[in-house]
Amino acid sequence: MLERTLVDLSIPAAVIVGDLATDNDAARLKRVGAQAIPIATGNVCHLEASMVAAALDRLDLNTIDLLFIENVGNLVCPAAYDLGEAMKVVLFSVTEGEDKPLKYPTTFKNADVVLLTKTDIAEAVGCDLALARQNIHAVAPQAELFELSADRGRG
Ligand SMILES: Nc1nc2c(ncn2[C@@H]2O[C@H](COP(=O)(O)OP(=O)(O)OP(=O)(O)O)[C@@H](O)[C@H]2O)c(=O)[nH]1
Ligand SMILES: [Mg+2]
Repeated sequence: MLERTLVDLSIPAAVIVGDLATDNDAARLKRVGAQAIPIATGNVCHLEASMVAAALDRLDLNTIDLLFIENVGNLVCPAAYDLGEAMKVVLFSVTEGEDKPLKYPTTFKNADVVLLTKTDIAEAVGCDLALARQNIHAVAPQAELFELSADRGRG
């Protein structure tokens, strides 16, 4: 989704990418022209503000208009940490099961935007999109919801 967004937006942007290990996602985003700084957290399942601060030192902020922070990919740990971001965007893919907003409400309650992603394969994985929408709205009525497919460029 980030890769597609960077290509379609076509404005100077940078991404700080947190994963337990590898710089795979950062390398993927660099290939489409973004500045990308990987943070390998080791055994830690979330990013903390101090890690973001250290990564900021390695970015040329004067040349960008937008900064993304991709937190470690789970719906639990990242919810408890304030990274100083202006907006929280939660990606909820059709492969995860419609009930995830109910099981992991904190992440969704803190979201400004929820992206229901990979909708191109919703039918193949038996995702009930209406139920997914209903569960998102029940837990996160404040969040703006977009349904999209990065693969097809839909939404
Ligand atoms: N069918 C389909 N596949 C997608 C889409 N977006 C991403 N994928 C694929 O899904 C797989 C996992 O990608 P993501 O879920 O985006 O990975 P991620 O969110 O960076 O996951 P982390 O490893 O937790 O950082 C990759 O093979 C992607 O190419 C989409 O819109 N449709
Ligand atoms: Mg990733």
